[in-house]
Amino acid sequence: MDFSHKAIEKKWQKYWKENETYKTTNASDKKAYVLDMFPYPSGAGLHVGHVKGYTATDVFARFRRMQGYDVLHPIGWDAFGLPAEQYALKTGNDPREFTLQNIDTFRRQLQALGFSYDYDKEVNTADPSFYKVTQWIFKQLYKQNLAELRDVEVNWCQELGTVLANDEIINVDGKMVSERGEYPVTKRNMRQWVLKITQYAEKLLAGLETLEWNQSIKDLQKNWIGKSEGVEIKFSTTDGIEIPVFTTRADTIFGVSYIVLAPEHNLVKQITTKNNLDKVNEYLELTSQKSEIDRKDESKPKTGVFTGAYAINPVNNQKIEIWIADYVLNDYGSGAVMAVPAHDTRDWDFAKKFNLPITYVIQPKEEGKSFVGEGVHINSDFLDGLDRVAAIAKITQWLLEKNLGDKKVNYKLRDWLFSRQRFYGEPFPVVFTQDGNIALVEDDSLPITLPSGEYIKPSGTGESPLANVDSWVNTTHNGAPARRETNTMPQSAGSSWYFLAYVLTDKPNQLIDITSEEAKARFEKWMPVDLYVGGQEHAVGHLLYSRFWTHVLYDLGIVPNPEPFKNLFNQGMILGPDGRKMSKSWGNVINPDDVISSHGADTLRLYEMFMGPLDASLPWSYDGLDAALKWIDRSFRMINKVKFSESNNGNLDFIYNDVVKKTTSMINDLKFNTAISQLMMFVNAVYKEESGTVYKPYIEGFVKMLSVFAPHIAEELWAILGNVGSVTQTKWPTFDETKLVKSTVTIAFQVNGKLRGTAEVVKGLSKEELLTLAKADENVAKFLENAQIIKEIVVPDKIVNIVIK
Ligand code: ANZ
Repeated sequence: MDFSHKAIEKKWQKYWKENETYKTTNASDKKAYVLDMFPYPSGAGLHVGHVKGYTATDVFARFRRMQGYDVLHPIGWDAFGLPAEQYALKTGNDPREFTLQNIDTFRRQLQALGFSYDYDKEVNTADPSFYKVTQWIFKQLYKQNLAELRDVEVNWCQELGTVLANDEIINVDGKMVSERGEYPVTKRNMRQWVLKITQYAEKLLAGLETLEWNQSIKDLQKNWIGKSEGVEIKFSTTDGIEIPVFTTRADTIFGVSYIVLAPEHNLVKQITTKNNLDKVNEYLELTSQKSEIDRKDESKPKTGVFTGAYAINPVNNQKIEIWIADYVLNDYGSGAVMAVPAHDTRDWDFAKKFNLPITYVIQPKEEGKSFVGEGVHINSDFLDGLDRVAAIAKITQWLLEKNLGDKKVNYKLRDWLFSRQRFYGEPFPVVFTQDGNIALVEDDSLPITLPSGEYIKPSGTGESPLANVDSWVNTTHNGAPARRETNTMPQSAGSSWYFLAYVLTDKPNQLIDITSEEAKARFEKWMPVDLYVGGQEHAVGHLLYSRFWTHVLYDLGIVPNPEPFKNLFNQGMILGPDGRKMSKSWGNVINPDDVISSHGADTLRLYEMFMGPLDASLPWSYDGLDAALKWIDRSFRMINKVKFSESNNGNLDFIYNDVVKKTTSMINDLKFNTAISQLMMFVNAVYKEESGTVYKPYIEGFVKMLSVFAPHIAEELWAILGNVGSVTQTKWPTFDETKLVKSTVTIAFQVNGKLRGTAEVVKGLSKEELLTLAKADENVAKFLENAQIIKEIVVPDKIVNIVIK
């Protein structure tokens, strides 16, 4: 190797720091906000998977800077979170100190990779100056009636002392247990803060249309929001108790066989007859042990129980049974369904199992199973002969007129459960007065900070550990005694607005007032984010929550755009060398520190950008890494070997201009692997150049392009070429379109030696190509028709002569 990557990297990192090379500028009317999904600073340090996304944004940010844009390219820390709290519990440390140590490690690693972040813009969600604003935003949500305390059914784990999300629960022997530790989990009603994201469902759907995201991510969000239009039909029991059911298939109402209530439905107790009470209670006990994921699993056998009660079908006055079954969910629609087994597979399975009647009301293609296709209505009185669309319109009209139903739109999207019974999160800016009322803490008393000391042990009562800290909990409001809210906010609170915090930050964790005129002007300049890169796992949660908060802040006049992220890209994963997801348990984790030490940061960056398309998930390969280093070395040697000239002999005109043109458009489209192969082609051409002398501006252009991928070595080469200052602050190379046109020649087409046509073509076409062109010539073709070709003579760049009989 001809250079020491360690010395070069250190030298230029120091230079960039001292010269504030990557400070955010405000000099251009063009801007690019290039954003990474900020990391959770775990104890494990940076992962090579982070490096992939972070290098991609770094390449793009450097590219835009050289194109004359003002670039905002910041980094920060998603610093609250359960792992730090758990670690602190185990070791008796303060999670805050532990997190700060981790952050130092992450920052050191990012700097060692030469990322062009403006570190003055660093933010930390767990810093009081940051969560002061998180608390302020919560207050706005509350004032807009978008936050409320609600009794919600949660998954409670006594052993862990906390509520668990659905995906933190597994099923062992038919019982819900925590994924971590396999402790029992039970359903429990708890009073929790809920953010009413469902009120923004329409805006979040419509906003998707304005975004330049990949269609598959838009679809994921759309399905998650899950808009469903139908009718809520009023069925009644024989005792006159009304049971509304939500259906998207009101047209199948003549085929209703029975009604099903969700086990948690509030009418269950009221309508169950004495004789059936024991059985029903037994069933309720059984299903309370099932997780929502299990209940939605259509492959599981259906279970249920008869209530003893009956309902009347309003269209034909038929008496039908009312059942309870856990395939119906209580928190969707009205928590009750009209079951049409002939045309719904879940209802079919249920009806078959419990011997309930089945009547086709759409002509099926095949009997003996539920028919879910399109067809003509039968057995449906005034709907007979109609197709689905016409029948839905007619029955809906009929139900509306008779006041038996209302049109209804439902969303799969649930309101956002916003309370955590944890210590290490943002405290709510809320107190409860002695008469039990909720009061918001005044803005000038924010932030409400976490108490210092060893307060992180679970309270044991299901409340947050903060509930045990009397000195913190007991406070005053307007001079009267009050208690603080002891729950804290979830980790997704801080990440729902951190991209706005960077804009407000000039020195780490010093934010200007989000409501100020200056803030407004900055948001005008920088928002929305032009490129957001991160993992696909955040496609619904984080992206939906941050879109929701931004929409609310837009409605409040704080930000100028409702949508925060104009363009989004999900990078693929880096798998272990064995093709499996990297994990400690497989022993296939690659540590970036080791690679930087053995191969250098430039090699790691170049390798990760060259290994394949950015969105592909590919296994790590040491051979690939070695090859990247070899190529960097080859480029380094090239510059030390060739002679430069200020005058252009023209030999590299085509290749250089072609490479600049293609590299520019490829980087613009985030096609970094192909952009790098363009640079490789240029290096090959220089090595092949026989005169041994290369036009200096071409070499300089190459170094500029190289600098976005391998900034340290590019700086070094730039200096070797005799330049002063940083290559990253030069202008991106341009190309000369006139050099891309290869000169043309006129070819004569002859038949039996006589001129029958000509064509203007680029120089150097092959014999086959010329012959094809000649035969395609209208005039030549006329002579060839019905003739036998005896000989074909082609002189490249000159003549085609076809001899016929
Ligand atoms: C009668 C019917 C007949 C239905 C038919 C479907 C097909 P989406 O599109 O997801 O909104 N449903 C309603 N509420 C439910 C709940 N809480 N739990 C489980 N299922 C529920 O689906 C709406 C359909 O899902 C509704 O239309 C209802 O079944 C069922 F041939 O009503 B349907």
